[in-house]
Amino acid sequence: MTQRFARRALTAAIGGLVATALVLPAQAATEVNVGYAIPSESHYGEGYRAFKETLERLSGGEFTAAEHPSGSLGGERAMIEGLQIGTVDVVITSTGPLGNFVPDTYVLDLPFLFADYDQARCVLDGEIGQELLDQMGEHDLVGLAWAENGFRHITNSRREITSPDDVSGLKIRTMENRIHQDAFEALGASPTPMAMPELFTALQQGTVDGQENPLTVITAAKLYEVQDQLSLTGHVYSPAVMLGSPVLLDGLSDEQRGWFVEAARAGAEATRAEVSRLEDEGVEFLRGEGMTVNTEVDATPFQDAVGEVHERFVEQYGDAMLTRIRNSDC
Ligand code: EAX
Repeated sequence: MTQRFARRALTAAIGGLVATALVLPAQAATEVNVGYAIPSESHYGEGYRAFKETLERLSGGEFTAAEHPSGSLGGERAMIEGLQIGTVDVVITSTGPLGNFVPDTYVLDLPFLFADYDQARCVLDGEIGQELLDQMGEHDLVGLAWAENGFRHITNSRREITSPDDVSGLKIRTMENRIHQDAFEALGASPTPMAMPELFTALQQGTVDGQENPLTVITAAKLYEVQDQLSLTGHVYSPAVMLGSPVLLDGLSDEQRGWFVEAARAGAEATRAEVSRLEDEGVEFLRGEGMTVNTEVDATPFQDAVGEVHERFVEQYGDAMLTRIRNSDC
């Protein structure tokens, strides 16, 4: 009796499992929202598309990505806050507001820190960059990969800028970044920190005279429609970073988190490729859109004028990371 009953119970259980498997749909894909503050036709848009393709391929469709460009999830500071509380899953952002959350990244925003793209990419792809990504975890963020925004230049609609004296007295929008605000105060300007989604209108209405951004952003955000002058000051190398929310990622397996890291690295490479393209083609494009572009700016007077920013930074944050970057073999 017992054996026969056990056999019948086992048969029924297996039958039930088979029936359930036939009825349950394949596991529904998890959609990941990806936010950034500039239009889709941009270096961040290229980064998003590479991230999406890689994540969906590596996960076999277990994860999909949904694009939220142009600040539709808020400015960069707001989106980083969204990562911390889990309302945003992944963000592609400059380091502009990041120092407010992860102070050790402020060093990357120092004027004239990096001499060129090769040096910046080398440092960020090395142990210093990885250490900074790993530190994000102490601030309710997940550092996935270093992407790229580009060397920042000054635009305005008041006058051509060839020396710091030309910047003096201008109302210049800066990112919400204390280092950048100090730098423009040292140049005699009136820095106005402002989120990216507000910038175009502020320039259009004359709330600010000018702003500073890489060729990538000037092009993608169509700032040439509201700015006449561009001076290639290259005063700051602006990293970008792909950040994830711990609310999403902490609950995943190591394999699943690995998919996000690999996808972010693919996205980061795509942003760099687009930055390099704009470095080659951006000036001619912007001249074609009516901007006057000064490509012969002597950086030395600008470097001298903002030297005090480095001193103040060291007083406040120490010089350990700055010295490591300067002494790196990159
Ligand atoms: O990250 O806010 C800025 O000026 C940034 O360069 C832009 O949002 C791209």
